[in-house]
Amino acid sequence: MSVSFCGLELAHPIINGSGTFDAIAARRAFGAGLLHGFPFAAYVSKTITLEPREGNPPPRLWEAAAGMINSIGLPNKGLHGYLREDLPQLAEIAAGVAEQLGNAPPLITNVMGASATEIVRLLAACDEREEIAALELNVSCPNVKTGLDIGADPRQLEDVVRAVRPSTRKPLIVKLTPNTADVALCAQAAEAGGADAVSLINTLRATALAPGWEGEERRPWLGGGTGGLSGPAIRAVALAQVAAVAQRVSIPVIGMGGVRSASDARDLMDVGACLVAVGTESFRDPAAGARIASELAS
Ligand code: RRO
Repeated sequence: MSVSFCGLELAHPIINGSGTFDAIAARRAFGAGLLHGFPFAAYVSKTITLEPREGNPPPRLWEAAAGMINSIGLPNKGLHGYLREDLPQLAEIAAGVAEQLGNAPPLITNVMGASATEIVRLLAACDEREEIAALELNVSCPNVKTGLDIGADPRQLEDVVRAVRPSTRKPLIVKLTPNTADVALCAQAAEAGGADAVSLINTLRATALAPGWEGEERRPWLGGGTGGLSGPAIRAVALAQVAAVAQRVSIPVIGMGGVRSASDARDLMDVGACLVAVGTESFRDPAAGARIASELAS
């Protein structure tokens, strides 16, 4: 079951999707139980930005048919808050897991910036921390100048990845956006720019209307207006996008999107994913990653 990924040794191929499992809160809730049964072979942080952010006004979640729409809006402590307060706690959790299970889950920090300059600062600061094994760059972020998502345009994506790549020696994973015309072209652009791996899919842009009375103007339910759809509702889209990307790049591909079972994970691996991330299912069952990994093993 062990997997080599960008020079890291993982005990099995199941990891978490960024922003879908808060290991620090899980340790508060489950105590040592979390360490005995840590669900993931590597742990990916929620997206970190340079400055702290409060996130979107509530409501932030909508339960959709076979999934959910989130409009969380990147709440986080900012780079320095994360490095000072969260990273030492995550490293302690990883060391506790190693004591119980024999393997420490490598820590992957997910970052987002609105320009190459911002991303360079994020990557360079993370590069200095030995607790961090790899970096994931979330490119579902509007460019400060054009307003278009950095990851949606292959040429812009290649330029940004090439510009930021030298600022870290750690493996760099580019988390692609599915909200683009040709995700495989974007994956090739990330590879050409110097990415060591790509991960997909992030959530599909979506919205929901609040219930309204006859004659009343209908408004979006989510405080942020629009959000991202995840869960089993997007699994078939994820399978198609992961398959298309795996055929066009030679770097490793991390697949995710609506995985609930070992059979779903297997589908993504059969079309070319070397690791599979579990996201929305962990909200329903925080131990889902461990269950899926052990189902896969048997
Ligand atoms: O924080 C969010 O609202 C969020 C992010 Br950064 C992301 O990459 N994907 C998502 O569904 N939500």
